[in-house]
Amino acid sequence: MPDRIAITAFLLAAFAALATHGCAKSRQDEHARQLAARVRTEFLHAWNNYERYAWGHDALRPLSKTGHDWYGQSLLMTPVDALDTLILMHLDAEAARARSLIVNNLSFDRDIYVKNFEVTIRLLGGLLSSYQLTGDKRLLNLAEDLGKRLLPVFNSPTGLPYVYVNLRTGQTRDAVTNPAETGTLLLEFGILSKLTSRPVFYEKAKRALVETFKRRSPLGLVGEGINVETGAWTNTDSHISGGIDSYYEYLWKCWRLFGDKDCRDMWNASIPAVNKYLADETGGELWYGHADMQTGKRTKTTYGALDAFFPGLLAVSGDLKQARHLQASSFKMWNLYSIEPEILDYKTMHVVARSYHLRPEIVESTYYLYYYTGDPKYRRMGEKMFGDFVKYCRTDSGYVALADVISKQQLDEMESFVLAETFKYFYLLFASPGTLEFDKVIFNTEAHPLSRMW
Ligand code: DMJ
Repeated sequence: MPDRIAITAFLLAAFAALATHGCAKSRQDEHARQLAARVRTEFLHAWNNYERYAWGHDALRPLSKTGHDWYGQSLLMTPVDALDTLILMHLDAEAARARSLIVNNLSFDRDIYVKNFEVTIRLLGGLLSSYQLTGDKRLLNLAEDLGKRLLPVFNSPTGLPYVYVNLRTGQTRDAVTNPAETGTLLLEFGILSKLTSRPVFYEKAKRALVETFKRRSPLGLVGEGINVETGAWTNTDSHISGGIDSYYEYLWKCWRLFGDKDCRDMWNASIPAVNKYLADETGGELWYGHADMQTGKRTKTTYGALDAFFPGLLAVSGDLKQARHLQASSFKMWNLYSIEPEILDYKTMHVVARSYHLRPEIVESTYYLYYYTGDPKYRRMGEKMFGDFVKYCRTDSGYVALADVISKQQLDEMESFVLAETFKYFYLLFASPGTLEFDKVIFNTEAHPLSRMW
């Protein structure tokens, strides 16, 4: 009899605990749902101001309330970059207006030199992901036309792409580039190949990735400057920051999206060197600094807003322990001034570059870590960052970058990646899992989700 009483008491306690847990969980879910709605409202504020002051231009200048075009004429950077976010957030009327602007007005038959890397990740990536989400063939046709016009960029003696290509004449210029610009092309060109059944896009972009990898040092590191005509390094500083960052990202992601084993092997041959020579544990914290690619000697103890993508890449490639550790440092960097700086010296905690360009990387990593761990602390992290982001960067006419994270002085700039990436990752962090099936897509480096639908 006493046993039955004890069992009943135990069961009642267990049910009560489960019910409490269930209530706490549903309160958390409800809170996340409200945050997702808030992100959507703020995204719409940024988009509405683009529509109001810069419609048809590449980007909004939110303080002067004007439009800005990168090359003197518009390639519709913001609408193309933002379209898949509009679709994912079910902003149907806005998405329809953006799509119609693109299919009716976007032409790549222009006598302008464009930066191959930026146009590939923003425009080619944006057109392809929006095509996959809508099935609108006109978006694929635009992507194919753009892809063809970009192809001459690879006509160097090494197969590494020049920096600029003229969209009408196919002439190229600027031979000194970097691994991010030579190695962040295969997701976009590769999927274009699959969707058009034209292997040439895949082959050219893959060769550029392989030619970059082949030139790694005996230690396994790449530098930050390379000449596409000679294949020689012009700068041997090695790091995971701007100029190299997404080269590593694409080694992993091209293996995942295309099942390309060469990419997997290049990743496996590269990442141990990154962890050996660039990772820097100091005072119980983990950072990634700079080192010379030939000697492995530490050259700088800096980390910044761009480096903050790396916890996400560590997480997606399976190294959750290192990912969590590094994310804690990124968040510490954010909290120093309640907005992250472009560059921080993590040894002295002095800000080296004070600007904040509304970058997405730290949010992207937070979203990845939340997805892989389910740990609510990552949503809390995101909530803190989103609160600061709104507090310091929202203006009546959109979102502004900061010239100085310490004084919070503003900068007349709202890059298209704010709409493509920063808001999208904030939204996905809080939205219900069904909003986008994470493991069915691979995000390009501009947060355009690409899927194996070909
Ligand atoms: C974006 O254009 C891409 O994320 C790129 O890989 C790095 N820089 C910006 C965002 O910071």
